Amino acid sequence: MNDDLKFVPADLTIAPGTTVVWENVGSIAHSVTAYEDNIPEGASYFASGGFDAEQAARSAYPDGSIEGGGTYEYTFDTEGTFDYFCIPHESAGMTGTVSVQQGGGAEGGGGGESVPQVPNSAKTLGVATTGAMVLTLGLAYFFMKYGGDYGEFEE
Ligand SMILES: [Cu+2]
Repeated sequence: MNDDLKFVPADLTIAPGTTVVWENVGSIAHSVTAYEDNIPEGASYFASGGFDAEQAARSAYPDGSIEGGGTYEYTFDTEGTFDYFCIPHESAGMTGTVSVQQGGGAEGGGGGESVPQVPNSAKTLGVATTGAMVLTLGLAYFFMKYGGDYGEFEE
């Protein structure tokens, strides 16, 4: 959440059981408030401040606001689409969507931060693979060089 009155990213796809942390990186206070009618059936309601209903959250604001530097987190267990908004900036279009689905999150919906993690892990895998190949070649060389000697002793 930033001072441009936006959730970034506004649309997020995650796997069930993922905890989303909203951080206010600006100085203007926001809220994370679910649209009661736009969450999957059977899913529990969520809103910063811990309200269990949309109207309660709206009425209580600024209770439940997230100040600059503050965070709010929620773990999504139910599959489906969750629409939410920021109470003071809803009319400015400050809304977001979290889609919870099996296999979600593979594309790193976490924004810029998760993008470098893919090359990093790929690099680590490459190093490990190279190491394994060197080891294999080393063993092959060892057996080629010394394996024959044993053979000679046997003959
Ligand atoms: Cu806001």
